[in-house]
Amino acid sequence: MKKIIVTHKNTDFDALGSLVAAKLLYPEFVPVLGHIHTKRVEEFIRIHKDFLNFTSTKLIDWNNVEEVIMVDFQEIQRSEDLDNIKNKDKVKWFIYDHHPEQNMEVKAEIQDIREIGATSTILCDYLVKNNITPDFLTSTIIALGIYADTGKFTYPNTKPKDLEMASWLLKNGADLNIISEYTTLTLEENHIDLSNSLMSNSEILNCGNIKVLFSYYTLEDYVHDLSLISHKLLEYYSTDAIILIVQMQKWIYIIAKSNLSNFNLIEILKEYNPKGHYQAVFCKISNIDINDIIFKVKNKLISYKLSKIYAKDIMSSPVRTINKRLEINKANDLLLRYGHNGFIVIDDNKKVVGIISRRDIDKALHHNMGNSLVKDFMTTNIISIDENTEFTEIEKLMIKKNIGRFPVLKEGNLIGIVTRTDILKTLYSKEIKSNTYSKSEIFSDINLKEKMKSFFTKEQFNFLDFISNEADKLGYKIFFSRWRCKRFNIGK
Ligand SMILES: [Mn+2]
Repeated sequence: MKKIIVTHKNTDFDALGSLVAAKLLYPEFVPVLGHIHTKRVEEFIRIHKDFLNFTSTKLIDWNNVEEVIMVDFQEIQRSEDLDNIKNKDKVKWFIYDHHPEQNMEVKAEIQDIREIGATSTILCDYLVKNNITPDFLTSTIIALGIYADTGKFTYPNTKPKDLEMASWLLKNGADLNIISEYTTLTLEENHIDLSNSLMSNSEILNCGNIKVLFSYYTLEDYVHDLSLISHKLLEYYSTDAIILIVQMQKWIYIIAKSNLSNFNLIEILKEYNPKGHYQAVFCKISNIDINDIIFKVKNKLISYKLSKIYAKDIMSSPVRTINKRLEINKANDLLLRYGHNGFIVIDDNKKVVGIISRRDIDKALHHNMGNSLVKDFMTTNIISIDENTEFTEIEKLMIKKNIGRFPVLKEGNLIGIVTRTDILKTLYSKEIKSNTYSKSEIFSDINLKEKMKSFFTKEQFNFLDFISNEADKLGYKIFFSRWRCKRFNIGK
């Protein structure tokens, strides 16, 4: 892999959006992501991992890198890994950034450094110019970068171009519900006053087992951005949902938000002509008495019956299983044939014993171990869920455990599987395709021999070299794994 796209450590949403946009602009480059991200970015990546499909810094042969695109930063030391490139003069550099220009440590072939709200905006500008239209999920990620770095277009660094690009991304389907979920906000003084008034009127209602913060208030002045207040109060009380009814001058506004994808706010507020998404709703009402609305909404909440989403509703079935003694090569054929991201592995008694993912199979093939068996590369640490596990629970589990697929059991028997794709389908209520970059693009240029030189002592390396030469003479292929190295006692 000689052409890569990198960004800074403490990767924020603008860095992430820039990586994704740069990949669209330079399809022959491979986006690389380190380990250190901000918390919200990490959570976002865990859910969207299959779609993003970044390459880990560990897989890069840093000394053979020939071209590097740096996005959202200019200083080498702000990256986790660029210092691994010894001969920086031999590398072709491209820089896209919105931070003020620094004394550049490297000479860039192409650089676009503009003082603008977000680097995502700069790269998005090139997408427009090159007639490249991102899909809705890519649009969402790039827009998230712009929204986050401009404080939703309120920070002084915001430029008209940021709004222009956000507008274009919205046209391409960027999802405001997701953007709002992943951007945090700060309150102004009039927001705090209104928040305090709402807090003193608030009560927590139990709707089934859902806790809803309910409050109302009437005030003389107009306060912008009520959704900001609902967001903060929801965070503060950590209820499952919030409904605020606020009268300002002749209008009554209802702002409602829910953290649960199955709590249907549109349904609850349907007689007030609700706008928005079923998890975030806004109503603007005139000519009705506020007490009337308070009474009706409250009653509706108390009598609300939950329509929950369960594993059995979103799972894929029937589930394709493979035997643990299948060859990796055959498993790979099946993977390609069915376009899956992995399989559930069973033993001869049809008991679930593991999961093998596309990543595991790629790893095996990369080490020329296609003849070995699925059981040697599968993950045995699996978490199964019951058919009646709730969607929100599955989503939480996926983020917490960083696992991409859960076998679904009914009375102990495998009946389906819930994957990241199923989660995304439910979250966005749309079909999602997983992005796959060609693996040859990622692996072909790694020179392992050079890499091994730096891992082993001279004696160890010579010994390995000797074994490999002897094997060559005999026409054998030789494989090393950590386990075997230990047995031979030639290294850690
Ligand atoms: Mn930035």
